[in-house]
Amino acid sequence: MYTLLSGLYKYVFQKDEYCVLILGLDNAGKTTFLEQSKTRFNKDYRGMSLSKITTTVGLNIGTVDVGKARLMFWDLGGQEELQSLWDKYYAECHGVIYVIDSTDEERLSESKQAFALPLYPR
Ligand SMILES: Nc1nc2c(ncn2[C@@H]2O[C@H](COP(=O)(O)OP(=O)(O)OP(=O)(O)O)[C@@H](O)[C@H]2O)c(=O)[nH]1
Ligand SMILES: [Mg+2]
Repeated sequence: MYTLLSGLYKYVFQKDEYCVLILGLDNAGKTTFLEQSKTRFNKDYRGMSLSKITTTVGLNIGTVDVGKARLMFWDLGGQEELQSLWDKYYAECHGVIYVIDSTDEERLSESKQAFALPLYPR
């Protein structure tokens, strides 16, 4: 009976969890995107001042609930020496958001290279 009830409880209330990587070059706007998403989708989240965001060394984790899904965002640092860590997270994630600063034309090809990094490691 317990198993039946706990199964029913989970079916009704438990959200499906998905892990989503946020990747892109340093300064592309990944952490800003994450903060904006949390502010937009989490009613009680007050959000940090965007001007206080500094470069990410390591990763930021953020959770956003959308309908019956819970998205766990992993925002990784984009600096060149951190890019080699990205592929460690691929196996664990369900999806990837790749952020590009479209106004930074000088770095578009660098961004393309970084995107292809798992296929063609340096
Ligand atoms: N104007 C404008 N500035 C932005 C936007 N998104 C991010 N920025 C600015 O770009 C800078 C870098 O943003 P971050 O979110 O820290 O970039 P990041 O991709 O997380 O960088 P790393 O953590 O170093 O990998 C900050 O000064 C942001 O305020 C945007 O959509 N528009
Ligand atoms: Mg960041």
